[in-house]
Amino acid sequence: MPRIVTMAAAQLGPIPRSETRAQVVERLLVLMRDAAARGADIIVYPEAALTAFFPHWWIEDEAELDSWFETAMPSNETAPLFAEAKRLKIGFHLGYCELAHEQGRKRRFNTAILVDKSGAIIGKYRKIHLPGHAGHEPWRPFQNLEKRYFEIGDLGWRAWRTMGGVMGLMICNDRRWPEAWRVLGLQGTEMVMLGYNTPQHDPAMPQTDPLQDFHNHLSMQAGCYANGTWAVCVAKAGVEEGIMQIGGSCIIAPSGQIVAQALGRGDELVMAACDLDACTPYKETMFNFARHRRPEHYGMIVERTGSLPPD
Ligand code: CDT
Repeated sequence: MPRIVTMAAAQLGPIPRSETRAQVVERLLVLMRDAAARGADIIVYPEAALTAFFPHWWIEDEAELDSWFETAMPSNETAPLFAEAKRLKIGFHLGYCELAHEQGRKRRFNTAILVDKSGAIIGKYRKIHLPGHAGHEPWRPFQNLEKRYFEIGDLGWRAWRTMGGVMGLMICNDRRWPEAWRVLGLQGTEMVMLGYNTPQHDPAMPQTDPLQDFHNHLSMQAGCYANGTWAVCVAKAGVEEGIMQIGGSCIIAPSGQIVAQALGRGDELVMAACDLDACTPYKETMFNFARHRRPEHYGMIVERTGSLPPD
């Protein structure tokens, strides 16, 4: 008997700076209802799905910065998502920017949550790989200030047994790092959910601009294959406040093959019925970690010292 989990990738088009949370949530609800009507078990929204991607701008005023963050989840504005998910019996993944009061101070994270079909938050991840820079770099046509606005996530990469499978989360830049996939793979993850906001133009590395879509899919397809997992990978796409962001939202099988992909760069649902048992041959043969993975022989001296061993 196959173990089918029907997944919906809810790509979002641009969110203008002026769009309110309530307006964005209305867009998310339209996609959720459509996904539920088409039989989805889980809908996956992108990274920082409730607002424009503000790390592209230099912000000095603390109150202004705070206004981009959620201090509660659910909040008044996001409560309708939770209520509708419960009513429709659909799980969801949501990326958002989290302002927490912990350790006697404000802490800001780039966060994703996994919500089950009863509307309960069952998993939470805070982004570990924060790209970009911490200072103002006016030479850039736009900033990439995640290192300024967020702390490095402190929850690790975790997988949860829920909704019929083993589900794991990562966020955007994490997808380029094999470590993220492997840590989830080592926990037996069968379905990775991730969202991204990726500009078409990288001011620090413009030679890769024509390769953005290739590198996007390359990292995610390789991560799926080498860990025998499905992934649902979801963009905030299109021209947002003058910055073109790639699309290419997709659902990837444990073979590494893309089974469904977005056609455009606007709000769009991409769906696939994913058989979690399709992970098994990869996990039990080629990537049977217990039988074949040999970290004790990997020559970790570079990892320990940060340099090559002396000749
Ligand atoms: N949001 C995020 O992590 N974006 C980065 C941009 C890197 S610059 C091309 C990413 O890895 O997609």
